[in-house]
Amino acid sequence: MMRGRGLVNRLAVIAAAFLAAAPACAEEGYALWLRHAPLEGEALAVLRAAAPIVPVMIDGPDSPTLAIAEDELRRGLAGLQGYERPRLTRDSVEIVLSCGDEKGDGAAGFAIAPERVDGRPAVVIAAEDHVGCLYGSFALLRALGQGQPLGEIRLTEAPAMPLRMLNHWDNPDGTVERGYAGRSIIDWWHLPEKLDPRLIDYARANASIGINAIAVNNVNARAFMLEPRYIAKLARLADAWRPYGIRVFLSARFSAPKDIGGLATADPLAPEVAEWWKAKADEIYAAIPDFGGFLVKANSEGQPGPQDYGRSHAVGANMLAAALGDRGTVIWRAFVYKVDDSTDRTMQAYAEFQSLDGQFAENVIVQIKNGPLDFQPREPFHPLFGAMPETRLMLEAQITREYLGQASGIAYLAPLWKEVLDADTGRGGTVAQIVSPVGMAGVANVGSDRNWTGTHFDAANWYAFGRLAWDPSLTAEQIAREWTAQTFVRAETPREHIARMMLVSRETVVRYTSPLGLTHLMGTGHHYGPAPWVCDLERPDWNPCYYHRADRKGIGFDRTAAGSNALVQYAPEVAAGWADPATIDDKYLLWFHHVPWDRRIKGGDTLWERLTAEYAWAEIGLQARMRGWEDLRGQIDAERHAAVAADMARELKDARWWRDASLAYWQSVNGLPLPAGARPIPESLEAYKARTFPEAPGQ
Ligand code: BDP
Repeated sequence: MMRGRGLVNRLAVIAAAFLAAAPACAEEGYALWLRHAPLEGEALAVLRAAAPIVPVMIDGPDSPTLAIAEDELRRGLAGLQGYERPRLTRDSVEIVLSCGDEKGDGAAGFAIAPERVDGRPAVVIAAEDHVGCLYGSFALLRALGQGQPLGEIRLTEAPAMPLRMLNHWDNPDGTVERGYAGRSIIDWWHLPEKLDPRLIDYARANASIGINAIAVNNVNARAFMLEPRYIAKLARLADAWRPYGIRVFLSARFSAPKDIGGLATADPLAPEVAEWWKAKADEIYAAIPDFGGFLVKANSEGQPGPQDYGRSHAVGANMLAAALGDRGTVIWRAFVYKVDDSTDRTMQAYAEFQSLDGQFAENVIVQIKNGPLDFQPREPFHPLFGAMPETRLMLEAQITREYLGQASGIAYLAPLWKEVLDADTGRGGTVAQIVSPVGMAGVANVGSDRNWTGTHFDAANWYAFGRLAWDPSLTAEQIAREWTAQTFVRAETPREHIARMMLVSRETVVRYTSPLGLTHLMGTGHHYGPAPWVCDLERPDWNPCYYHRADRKGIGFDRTAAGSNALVQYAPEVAAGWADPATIDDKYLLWFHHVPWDRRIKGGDTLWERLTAEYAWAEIGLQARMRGWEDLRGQIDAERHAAVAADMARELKDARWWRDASLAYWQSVNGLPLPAGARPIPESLEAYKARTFPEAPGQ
């Protein structure tokens, strides 16, 4: 049965819409992909003719979530129509939200279709629950924002993965580990009394791409964030984000029972420890009934964990899982490597975790980085994917660009994530198929910068992460196009131009930082810029030399049976594809093989010639991109055009630095001259080595 809102109610909503209408403001990036710039030409005429009015609810109660959906539709439609507020005429098309249950997490998705309701034209957004309707509302705006005519939009979607999560590496003091976009957006000091309205805009942006879980603090966690005063702060966040379909998680320090609980031990098998965690969980659930659970980095990079007591990861995780019970989930990270283990670093996580398959409790998820090393510009997929069929596995990606230029230049990461998601593990499907029943987490790249992400294009990575967690079968191209249309420009030619530019950007970063499968060549500590010469850090596997193994004869890490045999951790057919340096895809050549400098590789060049060419291609590509961007002047707003041009100039400078410093170093090892025609290296190796950056973020 249709339940209209009544004229008075409807007028009140229209008045509210008038008040809520966003003032026109400078293009500073704050609005992200929810910018809702007016449509142009025919699309604008069509939408104005339809003149949608405020939505009407049918069947079922109102809720904060539906109020948000209505508000978003009003804002969005007004923006797209080029009005300060939505226009109402007698022939208006109604947008009808038909939303089922208030409770529910939107897992069943939504359907959008043009229909006639009470004899009038309408667009119906139908869902099983209110969050589903919120997702549908954003999907409608996304389609309209790309210029699709209102009456032709038909969509039926449901999220592919249940958990679509952001991991904040934010510290309670407002700093952000590996954050390059200002300070943390969460002001812990002033919570719970004061909630920055920005956190509501944050929830809007996240809900619009289907993000439904946020771990609010750094995995290198402070135990005091489990104290009552922090639970109150967390509860305020949970209350604010709940209507947007977002649940909060907390990174928990495994030694908390000792650190803040007054116990003598944090041994997971000590009964008092289990009791402490159970009481802590009860306390959290009393304040936050839908608390998601704990994210845990244990026995990794100095963090405490069950191994401190001779217990396995599974024993530690299961103890916490029992404390949560069926109320929540323990997300246990598989990013581990040991000080005293001389095994190839890329093999250590598999060695520690694979044999634990089947031992983790039902409400434990093992969270695995995309590759076996550490968020490098390119890595083969992590061998644990497919190797733990009895364990719930989740993919961890890094949205913040720790190793890909941070907040300089442009690196659109969807192609990186797609490379992993689409990889066939040879053990029960692609990575996407293996993680889809569980989810994906992305290390967030947001901060207090006005544009949220440091550069305008980094917002595309946040957006793409959410879209891929919603639907990993989307292509990087599709996502680039839809983001560009909503963020920058809808017209076909400039939009395609920007999308193409985005699509090659990550490969360009690979070319000038770590071509042909090289990896981990960056500066110590801050992880910015080249330092392939670093060989003397206390831990062997912190040194670039450990990874490139360059000597007079050749370069690359032999991971075949003659070397570390990391290949053995992959399914036989996958390993077979990578085992032969003559046939392996060049992109993984030096990841798996130590290759002589003078070996002719695919295409006929020697390795040395090809390596030098990779750097040169990157430089040429960046110059072409800058010219292309210049051509877009006038087609996008001046503020963002100038900001992006500056980002590009910085990247070209950095790419040259990477190339010059790397080649100077490789030459010092192999004694080879640069191939004919190569640009000379302007400075000496010593000069590159002498550069220091005490002010670099992440130091
Ligand atoms: C590395 C980062 C470090 C993180 C670590 C992790 O450099 O800051 O704490 O990953 O994922 O990439 O735990």
